[in-house]
Amino acid sequence: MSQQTLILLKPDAVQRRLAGEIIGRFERKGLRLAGLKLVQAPRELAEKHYAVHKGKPFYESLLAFLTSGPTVAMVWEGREAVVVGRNLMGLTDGAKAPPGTIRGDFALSVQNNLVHGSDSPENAALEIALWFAPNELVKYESVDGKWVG
Ligand code: DAT
Ligand code: MG
Repeated sequence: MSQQTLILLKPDAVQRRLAGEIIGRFERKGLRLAGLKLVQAPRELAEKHYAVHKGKPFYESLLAFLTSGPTVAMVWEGREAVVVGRNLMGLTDGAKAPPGTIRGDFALSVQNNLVHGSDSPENAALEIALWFAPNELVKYESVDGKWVG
C-alpha cells in the first residue's frame, strides 16, 4: 500500500554536506519525492516534533540540536514508505546501526544521527502536517512507476 513518510535531514547532515548522499539513497530505493524544503526549525516546531520525548534526560539537548541549523524536510512516498525509510536509516545509535544504512555508514553518535523518519503511518501524517502546508506537497505520476512500484 502506498504510504507517505516524513524524512528530516537534521542539521548535522546539512553541515556535514551529506544531504545529497542521503537523498540519493531514498531516490535509488524507488521512493517518490512529494515535498522538500530547507527549514531553520523554530523551537516551537522542534517541541511539537519531539513531544513524545518531553521529560527525558536528552530532550533539551535534542531540541537544541534540531534548532541549531538548517534541516532539510522531505516527504517521500511509495510502497511501505514508513518501514522502508526506517530501514534505510538504521538503528538510532549510529554505533550500533549496521553498515549499509545511513546511520551505520555516516553516524557514530546517538543524538547526532543525521536523519529522522516517521515510525508509523499515523505519526507520519501528524509529522507531515507539522512540517508542511498541504499546498507544499506535489502530486504527480512517476514515469517509472510500473517498474518500481
Ligand atoms: P529515532 O530517531 O531512531 O526514531 P527516537 O525517536 O527514539 O529515535 O529518538 C529521537 C531522537 O532522540 C534520536 O534520533 C536521537 C535522540 N535520542 C534518542 N535516545 C537518546 C538517548 N538515549 N540519548 C541521547 N539522544 C537520544
Ligand atoms: Mg523516532
